[in-house]
Amino acid sequence: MHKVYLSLGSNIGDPVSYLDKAVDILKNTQDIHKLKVSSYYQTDPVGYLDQDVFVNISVYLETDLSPYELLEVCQGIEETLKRVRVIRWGPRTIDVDIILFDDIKMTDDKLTIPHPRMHERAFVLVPMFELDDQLMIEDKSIEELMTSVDTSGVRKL
Ligand code: A4P
Ligand code: MG
Repeated sequence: MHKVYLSLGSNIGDPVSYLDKAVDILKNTQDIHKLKVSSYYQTDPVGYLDQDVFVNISVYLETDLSPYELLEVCQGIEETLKRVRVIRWGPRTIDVDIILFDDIKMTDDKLTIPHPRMHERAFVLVPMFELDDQLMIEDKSIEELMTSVDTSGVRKL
């Protein structure tokens, strides 16, 4: 079984209900097991600032799916919840990103794992830290990564 961390975020309409729906889809996906969901966090927007606050969560799961098959599941959720892409880093009903997949390190035109911007993003790190405070990401502990980001924009709902 592969051990995976996903990051989910939403900032349109009722973000909590979009996240709940996304978690339900993951729970009901064959080949996805042992789902653990973090608390829900309200987070200030990063990247493109002129948009509503986000709600972000981290999900841990175990699966036999390949990274590409899991990406299809994630994109299927975005499709089902009718995500529209207008502005890069802009508002979205739901964004489902693969953050870690075992210790895999890969990059091609479809997938970069670990997610390339995870190290600098408190909205990704804080919920993951809640799920496993001993997590190692490449050669660094999650605790160490957390010390180099500003976590003030991340508040537990
Ligand atoms: N892709 C490559 N690697 C991955 C991966 N590890 N997981 C590819 C998922 N997808 C991956 O993604 C574009 C392409 O990335 C996909 O087709 C896939 O093949 P996208 O989701 O369509 O585009 P995006 O969401 O605009 O880009 P991305 O990279 O997901 O955006 P970010 O960097 O995640 O930023 N502020 C707060 N507070 N909370 C947020 O959740 N999110 C963003 C999005 C910006 N600011 C935010 C938040
Ligand atoms: Mg994405």
